[in-house]
Amino acid sequence: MSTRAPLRRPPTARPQRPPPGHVYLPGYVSDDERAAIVAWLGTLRPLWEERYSLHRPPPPGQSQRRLLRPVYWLGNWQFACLDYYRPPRGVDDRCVRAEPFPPVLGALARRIEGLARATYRGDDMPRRWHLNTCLVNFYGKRREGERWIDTARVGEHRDFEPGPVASISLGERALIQFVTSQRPGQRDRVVLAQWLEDASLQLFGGAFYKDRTFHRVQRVDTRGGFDFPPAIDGFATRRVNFTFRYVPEAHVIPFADLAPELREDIRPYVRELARASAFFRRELAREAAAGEARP
Ligand SMILES: O=C(O)CCC(=O)C(=O)O
Repeated sequence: MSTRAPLRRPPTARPQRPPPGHVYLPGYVSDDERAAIVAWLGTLRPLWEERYSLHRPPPPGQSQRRLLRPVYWLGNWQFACLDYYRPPRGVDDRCVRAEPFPPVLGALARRIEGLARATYRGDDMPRRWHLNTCLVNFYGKRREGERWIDTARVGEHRDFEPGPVASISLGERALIQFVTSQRPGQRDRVVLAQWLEDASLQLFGGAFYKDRTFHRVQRVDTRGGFDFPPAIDGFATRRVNFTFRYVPEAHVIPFADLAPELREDIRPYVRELARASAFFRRELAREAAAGEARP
């Protein structure tokens, strides 16, 4: 009889396959769609928001700061100073009614919804889910005096909107990582890394990608020489990403219906948007008319 300890299995060298729920499709956006999107981008006046405001000041230990990049929202605008949409508790006064999708993005959203419905079922596909919200992120470098500072990254976070999230990328390729947070002091574990190329679609859904992991954009290449409109003072854009999400209609509030102090905080942004947007000009007019009607 052998007295040796039983042999341990050697650790498997095969990388673990990430769970299903993540889809990547290069070349999803046609040349015509891409050209229409770029033309539409040229009509925008993106906002470069501050993280906090007069009535939502920085918490202890934090200071006021500008976001890393200019953004534009469609469907509803989740102002940073209103602290974004964070169900289950942070749902009221977070999502301010914004412009509808332009035709080219509306058509893309409907196509993606078909793909998502064929991909996600049950708890992964909430009732009434459809893509009614889009965050347009402008990635690039900002000018500081004589220097250009690259800000093309996003720290790890979750998208709290229910159901699958879709993202269309234009321009330089970007490395997105899905990570699980380890104990304090340990490095995050990367469970999926994907280069997102020009004209690609990424779709992710299900508990693993929405609830159990964070995602982040580690870096954006500089090789392709992309330069996107619109011209933004002190900023050069080499990648634009569109994340499409779903916010239940009950949680979208018109500007005129916000509490007075919240309107005061975001009114300068709405005025800036109104310079290029008939929609936001109407929202300001509605607020003024409601003010006259108020006792
Ligand atoms: O730019 C990207 O690819 C990801 C953007 C993102 O993480 C987000 O909008 O939540």
